[in-house]
Parts: sequence; C-alpha cells; structure tokens
Amino acid sequence: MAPAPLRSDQVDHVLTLTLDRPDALNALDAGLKAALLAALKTAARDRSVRAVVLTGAGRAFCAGQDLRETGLTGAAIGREVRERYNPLILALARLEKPVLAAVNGVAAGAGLSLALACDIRMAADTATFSCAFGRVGLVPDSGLSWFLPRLVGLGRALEMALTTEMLDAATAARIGLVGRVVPAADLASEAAALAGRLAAGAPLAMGLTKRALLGAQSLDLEAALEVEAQLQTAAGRSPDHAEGIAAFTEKRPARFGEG
Ligand code: T3D
Repeated sequence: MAPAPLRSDQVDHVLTLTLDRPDALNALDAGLKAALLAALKTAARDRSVRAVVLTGAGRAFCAGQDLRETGLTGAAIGREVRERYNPLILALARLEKPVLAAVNGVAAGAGLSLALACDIRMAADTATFSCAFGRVGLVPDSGLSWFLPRLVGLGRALEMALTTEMLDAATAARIGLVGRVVPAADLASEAAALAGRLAAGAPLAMGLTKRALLGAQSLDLEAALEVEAQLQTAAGRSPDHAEGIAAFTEKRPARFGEG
C-alpha cells in the first residue's frame, strides 16, 4: 500500500497537517491534493480544531505541482487548476479558523501559493521562496496572482513572478511575504506555540475576523464598514464576548469556546 501523502496530528485544539512526500519535495500529486482538501473539510466541521498548522516533511515545504505526474498538458492543466487547486485555495481561505503556514524549506510554484493562502506565515531561516511557474512555461495560479500583490505590493509581485528568482527567508520577511522567521531547529515548536495561542482565542471572532479582512479586499469602504457592523453584531451576541468582558472585569484570563 502506498504511504499516505498527508499526516494529520492533533494536539489539544491545534491540528497540524504535514505534506508528506519528502522524496519529491512534497510536490502536489492527485493523492496529496485530495488528501489535503479532505483534511481541510474535516477540520472545518470539527469544533475541537481551533487552529491549523500547514507544514512539510523533510527539507521542503512544497515544490508545487508534481511535474512527474503524467497527462497534465493543455486543457487538462486548466481543468486541474479549476477542479483541484482552486477548491484547495478556497478551502484554506474560507476555513473560519486561523491557518499558520510553517514554511520549513523551499516553497515553489503552487507550493508558494499554498503558503500565501494561509493566514500567517512563519518561516525557518533556511526556507526559500520562488514563483517557479515561469520556469516551466506556466503562469501563476492557485491564488498567487491575488494574494502575492496584496502581501508584497504589485512591483515586488511582478518582479518575483517574472524573474522566478529564489528568495531567502530574510528577504521574504523584509518584503512582507512572511511575518516571522525563526531558526530552523525551532520552527516546529515556535509554530506550535503560536498556533496554541491562536487556538485559545475566541473561535467565532477568529472566523469572522478572517471573513472580514479577506472579504474587504473586494469591497469599497462603505460596504466594508457595513460588513463590519454585521459581523460585530454576531460577535457581540456570542458567549465568548460575554466571557471576554467578564474576564476583563475579573482581571483573569478569558476561557473562550466553552459557551
Ligand atoms: O500542471 C498543473 O496542474 C498546473 C499547476 C501548476 C502549478 C505549479 O506548481 S507549476 C511549478 C511547479 N514546480 C516547479 O517548477 C519546481 C520544480 N522543482 C525545482 O525547481 C527544484 O526541485 C527546487 C528549486 C524546488 C529545489 O531544488 P533542489 O536542487 O533543492 O532539489 P532537486 O534535486 O531539484 O529535487 C529533489 C527531488 O525532488 C528530485 O527528485 P530525485 O531526482 O531526487 O528523484 C526532484 O525531481 C524532485 N522534485 C522537485 N520538485 C518536484 C519534484 N518532483 C516532482 N515535481 C516537482 N515539482
């Protein structure tokens, strides 16, 4: 039996999903894409999961599409993007729980897109980043054209996409591609610690916060203000808001997600 291409490990409220095809630098073949989508759908339904970490096994985060997978040419590539990659990116962006990419090594092509679709990126100081699509005569996909300019600005995004140059972690942090860089040996523990803090947050507010910020990218100011008012109405009614106020008044840490 072929080994599972994705590992799922849950500790308390933190689910860690590990892309696990290290011999192919965790390249995305049909099996890995299907397993990742299924895991994200399960995580969306599972109330015990309150934060997700996405990382890679071995020396890579993800080298993008598995270039050895046969049959992916012409119209089949467009189909693959629509039917397999786009649902994955939407599942990450629409998951109403914080998702942390722990980028442990190279993130290239659609592997970079996966990291960009996560909410927070923490990188090992040895990680590298490339919009590798152009190297194989393809264009950025899997949400890269949407996320990358929003993170680093249009000029940097065009530079990365057109040159396909490999950036190191320090450069990625300087231009805003990743939020945090940590020593490689500490990545797993630092990611677990940050994910633990995220998982201790108010679950409804976390999900609505994500919805507000991503949704506002395609709204004008007036519409965004109205969405904020609607989401705040929902958050304001939640037991977590009452708990947050009680904890503040009683000068104690809040215990969210118990109501
Ligand atoms: O097609 C569609 O469906 C459309 C969607 C496209 C989305 C995309 O992601 S297009 C971009 C695809 N990705 C790439 O072009 C990156 C290809 N890989 C590389 O350029 C290099 O491997 C890296 C720069 C990422 C790392 O280089 P290096 O020197 O550290 O490692 P390596 O020796 O090249 O690779 C190690 C092994 O991983 C090697 O296997 P081997 O020879 O030891 O058996 C290599 O073939 C394999 N590998 C690396 N990337 C992929 C891969 N195998 C399959 N697919 C890969 N993408």
